[in-house]
Amino acid sequence: LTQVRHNVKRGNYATLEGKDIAFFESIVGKNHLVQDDLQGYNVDFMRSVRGSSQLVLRPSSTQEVSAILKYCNERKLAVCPQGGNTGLVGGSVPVCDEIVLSLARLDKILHIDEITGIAACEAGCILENLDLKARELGLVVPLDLGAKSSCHIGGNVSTNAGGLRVLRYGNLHGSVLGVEAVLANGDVLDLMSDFKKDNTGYHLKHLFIGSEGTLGVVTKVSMLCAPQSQAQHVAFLGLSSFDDVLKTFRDSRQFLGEILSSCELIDANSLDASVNHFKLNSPIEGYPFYMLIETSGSNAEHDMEKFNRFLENGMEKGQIIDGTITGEVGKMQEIWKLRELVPVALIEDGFCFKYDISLPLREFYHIVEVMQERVGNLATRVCGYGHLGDSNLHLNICCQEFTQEIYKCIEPFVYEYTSQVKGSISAEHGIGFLKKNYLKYSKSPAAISKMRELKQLLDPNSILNPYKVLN
Ligand code: FAD
Ligand code: 2HG
Ligand code: ZN
Repeated sequence: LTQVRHNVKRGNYATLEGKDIAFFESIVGKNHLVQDDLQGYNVDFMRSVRGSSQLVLRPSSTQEVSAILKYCNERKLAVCPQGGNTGLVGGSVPVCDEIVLSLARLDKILHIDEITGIAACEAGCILENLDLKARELGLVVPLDLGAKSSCHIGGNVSTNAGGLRVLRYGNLHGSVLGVEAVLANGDVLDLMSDFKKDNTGYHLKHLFIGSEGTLGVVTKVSMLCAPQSQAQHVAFLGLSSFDDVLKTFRDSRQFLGEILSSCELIDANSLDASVNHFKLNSPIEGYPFYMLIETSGSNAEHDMEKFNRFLENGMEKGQIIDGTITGEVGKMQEIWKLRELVPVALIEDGFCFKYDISLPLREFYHIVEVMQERVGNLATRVCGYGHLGDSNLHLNICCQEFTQEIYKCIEPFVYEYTSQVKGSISAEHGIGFLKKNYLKYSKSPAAISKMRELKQLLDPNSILNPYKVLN
């Protein structure tokens, strides 16, 4: 697969010496200091950024993270915090020779309270593992995404990951009750809390939600889980125009109200990717647009009644042409796969330009058509899918390999367009390394300057995830 060459000038950091290795070994032990075969840590999920780190440290406690950072700060050694390395903006891998700080061994679930729904875990806990444990107690983690089997809670918090149920549960700024973070100088900031309500001064935890490892290393998280729904249904619908998609979304809110838990859009080119790459069966085919609508409620009979009324209404008005609905676990999973595997299938196409944008709902799909027209034969696939219910589009433009010609055709046009309609150039994946030059399209100079001041305050030597988020 293609990797773009990034010409980055190495920052003025120290380089690793024998004494550093000896110190780190005294902290994490020989077995958790990795110097060979670092490919998996140096290359990101999309295989579009490759660093050249010579050292990976795998601490097992907050104290070890603290000792490592204190030392790195004094020595001016740059550090790249890494969770499950599923990030999509090149934030999780080193750009030059930063030390990779893997949180994988901080993987303990600390407690889950079945009465309050509060779960606390270490940062390296894999999302799916926490969710499975929560489900044993009748709870669910209020966050679900296609990378759940590899991504870490700490990575989720650091990227403020959105995912498939933001529509229902809101984002992590709401569900995270507390964090513990280690600052660049090694200070441990204990902001763990078991309460939703805590207005004691500045809400510092929010600094670590979505700051992509540039302000501190998250070591613990406490979050409010939701009760597991007694009844769940998924419908997969075929529609013939985007106008019908919008009307169907409006109606889904009206008819399904509080039981609506997800509303996703998949266009024909996106569905084609997951169906063909993974040899899946789509229950319906031949439409330009598909919607996946999920409900989670407490009474299967009532929910089904509501769902049927919604579907009948849509079909009578001719907004929904065809569809299938199921409450069977296996069948629901099959339908979800059609959606969740789209991004994985797309990287198999070759090189993929990915845009994760918030757009006003009425203009949500227009950019996909504009880009189809603009890139023409240069692309093998232009597709749009994503979290329609949150106004978050995933625009993907695939080609056999990266060329300057297609790159120039797409950028900065996509960002200018997004900025003109007052959208966001990163709805949920973050800025990382790949989007830092485009931050200006969504943030004013004054806002960027405040971000810089904050960075300077918390990480004056800029050792934490350099070359990311800010230029
Ligand atoms: P990493 O990729 O390892 O790191 C991401 C960033 O966080 C990096 O900047 C890293 O330095 C920093 N970081 C990681 N751990 C810590 C820590 N403990 N302390 C400080 N900084 C840290 N994202 C969404 O928002 N919604 C989706 O629906 C979604 N679906 C996805 C589907 C697939 C198939 C894939 C591959 C990715 C998807 N993503 C999605 C992107 C990604 O999975 C999420 O952003 C996820 O939250 C990253 O978690 P991670 O543990 O893999 O973090
Ligand atoms: C999703 O919603 C992810 O599937 C990935 O956020 C989106 O890769 C993408 O474009
Ligand atoms: Zn997404």
